[in-house]
Amino acid sequence: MSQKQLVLMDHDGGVDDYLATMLLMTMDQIELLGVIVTPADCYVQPAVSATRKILDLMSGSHIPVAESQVRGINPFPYLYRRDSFVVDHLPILNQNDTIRTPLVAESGEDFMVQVLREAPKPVTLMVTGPLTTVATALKIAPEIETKIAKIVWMGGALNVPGNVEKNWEPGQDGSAEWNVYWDAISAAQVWQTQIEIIMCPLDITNNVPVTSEFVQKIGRQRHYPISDLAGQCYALVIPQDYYAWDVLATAYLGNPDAYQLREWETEIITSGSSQGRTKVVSGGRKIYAMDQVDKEWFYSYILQQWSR
Ligand SMILES: [Ca+2]
Repeated sequence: MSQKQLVLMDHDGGVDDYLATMLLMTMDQIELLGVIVTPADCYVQPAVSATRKILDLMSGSHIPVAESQVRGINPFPYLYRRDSFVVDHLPILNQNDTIRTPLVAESGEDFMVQVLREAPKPVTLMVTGPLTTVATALKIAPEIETKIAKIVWMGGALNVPGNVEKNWEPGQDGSAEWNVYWDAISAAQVWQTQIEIIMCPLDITNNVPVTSEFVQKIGRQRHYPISDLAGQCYALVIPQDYYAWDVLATAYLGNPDAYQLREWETEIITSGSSQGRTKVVSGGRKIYAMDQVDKEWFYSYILQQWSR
């Protein structure tokens, strides 16, 4: 049996989801069993297409990609989602006429069930979008719960404000993080399982902004094609207030010792003005949150991985 950590990725097609996928592909200790695209922070067709092209570029064309058919409750702003079209059209991803990375015929949720059933040992789910596909797969086949080693998840905001802004989403109090807000009901369903959850909440991602200086550093690596693609993706989001959300969460898989975790008792608020909040509540569901990371280490780690 492979000594490598088995990982199934479930991302939602945002700019940092592609970067997280690229980072995962550079980790020698990981065996990536597939990538599922949940249709949240994207338009799903270009997101699936871009994901397959990225795997082609990173010598990952043996890794299947599946399109999740789940639907959320509160759509992501279209200004974020349209980045999926831009990334899919970047020249560096369009140097070949055909895509080699296979698109699986079944839905992402069915694919998740199948991969977990067939895995020779428990699999880590690396989730950088909403938990809807995971919750749906667990509904289809509850027995797969024992095949999930843990869920490493970018999501939630514990002791800091959320990022669902009041002026974009009237009636909300600003406490929710988008991956929860898209479908808080599914997040709450995953909270009801016994699966170990390691969250990468806004509390820690607020420490790793994507700065102009950092993006220019990527360029000066002059390493093609990977750092070039990473730099182009980050350049696209420079006008926004952007953080290395999904990338920080994913870097954990290769370097758990670089992070300090902290246990919290939490609940997911599923309705009302705090819908999508991950609230710290005594007696709530125990989760681990990434609490501390050496910021300078993180930036140099991703620069190094993308220059390989
Ligand atoms: Ca994401």
